[in-house]
Amino acid sequence: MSLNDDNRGYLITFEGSEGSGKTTQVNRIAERFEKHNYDVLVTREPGGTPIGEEIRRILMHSENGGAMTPEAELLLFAASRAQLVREVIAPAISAGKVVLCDRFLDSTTVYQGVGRRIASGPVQMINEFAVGRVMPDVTVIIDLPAEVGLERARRRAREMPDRMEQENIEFYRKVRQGYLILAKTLPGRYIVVDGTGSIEEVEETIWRELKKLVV
Ligand code: T5A
Repeated sequence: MSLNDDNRGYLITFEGSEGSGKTTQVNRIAERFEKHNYDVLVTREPGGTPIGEEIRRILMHSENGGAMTPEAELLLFAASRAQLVREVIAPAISAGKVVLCDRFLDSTTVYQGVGRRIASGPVQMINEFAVGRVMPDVTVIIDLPAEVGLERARRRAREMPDRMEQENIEFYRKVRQGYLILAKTLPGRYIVVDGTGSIEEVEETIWRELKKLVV
């Protein structure tokens, strides 16, 4: 079965809290699609364009990051996304590519909306303004306990945790719950996958689900 019968490509987004395995799985799933002769484009948020990568640096590594307000943070994530959609994602979809994006607008709904407690009205409006008509065809949520993901992310060889990795555990628990509630209230677009298995097991589950929809 195919989601689209025209020659348009797909946008498949990967979501979940820190260390849930999104980047690992995006790369593995890209290889799976390539083996099926799809033209694949992998990108990420925040970032994915020269402007977006500059915004990413401010969001994650600015020495003044401690003073960033939730509202400014929301708008910076949205700015990176607005650029990525118009410069990279929309042209790739029009060219028939499978676009795999490591995080997208659901990250804003959950991290800024649920985590930072910004009201859902402005979050939704800014999300819609940033993406225009480009919405994911499928979103894979990799679910696992916040403690496990954080431990994985922190164990990784890194000089310093970035600004977003310095929240307390309650914040990441809220993020996890936020994703699960999103998948429950807006079914259809989401595939929720248990992220506690091995890398290979999680990959197999995601691929099995995606294959039903797009291959
Ligand atoms: N953010 C982002 C917002 O607040 N709002 C927004 O709108 C957007 C877009 C982005 C930060 O910005 C926030 C969310 C984030 O805090 P990032 O560096 O892109 O920052 O952070 P993450 O997306 O969280 O990236 P991580 O690298 O921390 O997590 P991933 O990508 O989920 O995990 P991955 O694949 O890098 O794996 C982490 C480690 O775990 C191992 C891997 O080998 C790696 O060492 N691993 C496993 N180990 C055991 N079993 C498995 N199944 C494993 N899968 C992976």
